Amino acid sequence: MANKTIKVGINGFGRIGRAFLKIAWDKPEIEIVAVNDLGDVLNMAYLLKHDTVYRTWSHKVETKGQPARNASSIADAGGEKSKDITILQIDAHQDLRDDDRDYSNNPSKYAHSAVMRRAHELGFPIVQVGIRTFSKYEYNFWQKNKNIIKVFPWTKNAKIPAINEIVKSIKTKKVYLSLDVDGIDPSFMPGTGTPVQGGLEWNYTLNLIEKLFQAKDVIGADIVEVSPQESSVLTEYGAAQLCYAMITNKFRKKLK
Ligand SMILES: [Mn+2]
Repeated sequence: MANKTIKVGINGFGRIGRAFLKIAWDKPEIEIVAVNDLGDVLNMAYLLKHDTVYRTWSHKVETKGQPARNASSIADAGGEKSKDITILQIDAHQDLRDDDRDYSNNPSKYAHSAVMRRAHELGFPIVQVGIRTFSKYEYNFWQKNKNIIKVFPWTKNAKIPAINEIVKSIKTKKVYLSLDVDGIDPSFMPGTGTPVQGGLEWNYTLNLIEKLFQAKDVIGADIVEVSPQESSVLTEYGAAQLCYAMITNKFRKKLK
């Protein structure tokens, strides 16, 4: 019987999808034609190589071309150079580590705590709001790059800035808004992985979103770090309201 090739597309590159790819890899009768997943290509490659259950895969894993969705695609979405798009980051954390070696056994440059470092390398000006915990690496890095990373700390003795002050600190017309829900005070958004007390107040956040969308051309946004609690839907509902606020403020003029 002639060798039949079966063409297969993998939908979802979770543990099952990855396990299937690994099995199929050494079977000549199966040809993987596509992997459909919303994840970052570099992160997918990393998970393929290192898996907490299946351990390290012995095959060489490489990525080619631009990942479909990462900080550089922000610039693509805006049709601009990265230096012309400011990332406004609402967050308790700077996420400016070079990698996560201080708390992970498999350090990755694409860890969530390193995302703004990568964005900085791509040339995006960054404005950080709500920051109240730093690693010394992040703090030192920020101090060296104060000209392009503007920080509004939310620490015990910091003065809460007027919203206009934040908007004025953004020097570009185009803005990408990245909202980590732990930037907001955990009394409003308790369901998150690394809560830190003393964040942005709820209505302050809504007003900041409104002013930002009025004053700037917001070309994209994300809401991250929702980690639902069994006992309360507060955080999911809050995240949905933030999403609603972004969409309605963006399209306010068209809605009239
Ligand atoms: Mn955070």
